[in-house]
Amino acid sequence: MRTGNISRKTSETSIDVEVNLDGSGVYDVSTGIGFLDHMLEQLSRHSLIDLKVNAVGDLHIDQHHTTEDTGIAIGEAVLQALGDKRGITRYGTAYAPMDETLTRCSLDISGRPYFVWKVSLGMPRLGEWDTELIEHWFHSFATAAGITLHVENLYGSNNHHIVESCYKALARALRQAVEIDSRKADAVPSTKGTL
Ligand SMILES: [Mn+2]
Repeated sequence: MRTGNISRKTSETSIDVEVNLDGSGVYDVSTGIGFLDHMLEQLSRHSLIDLKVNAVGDLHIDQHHTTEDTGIAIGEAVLQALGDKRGITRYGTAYAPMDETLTRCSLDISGRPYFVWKVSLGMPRLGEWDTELIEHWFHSFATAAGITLHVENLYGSNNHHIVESCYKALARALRQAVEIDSRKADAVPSTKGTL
């Protein structure tokens, strides 16, 4: 089992994360931000990565630190679980439709963090969550996990659908990319020999 376990404590947040890349999509998520919990549950369920998140942050200020640090801690846990990345498929691309909405996520577990976000949201809030923080969550996750991550919403109008399709597309792309490639399970998937 490829597992990662991160405890991240600062003056702003206290976060414990456990992941199992070889799981079955079992989750136990609590961040204090309802919509973020809903999204992280989707991430687990559709990536089949088991995910435990317990985040206690300074929500009396705003949701910025809790959102950002949750992305960082999950990214760090995934990176830890990947180990030397031996045998992984490395690339993943997925489209996630949700009613009128379609989003594509394409990623490379490259060790070179890069982030492209082509998603427009028209509402300032989803539930209590400030929508400007959603891009920040994805950026924080990609940077901490060392992933080249491209997310593009191709079309859609309902903000809940757009955001949920971003997380579901990420989940399905991650599921592909972390999967052990049975044709080359003994090697790191790079001509450089390292990722
Ligand atoms: Mn939903």
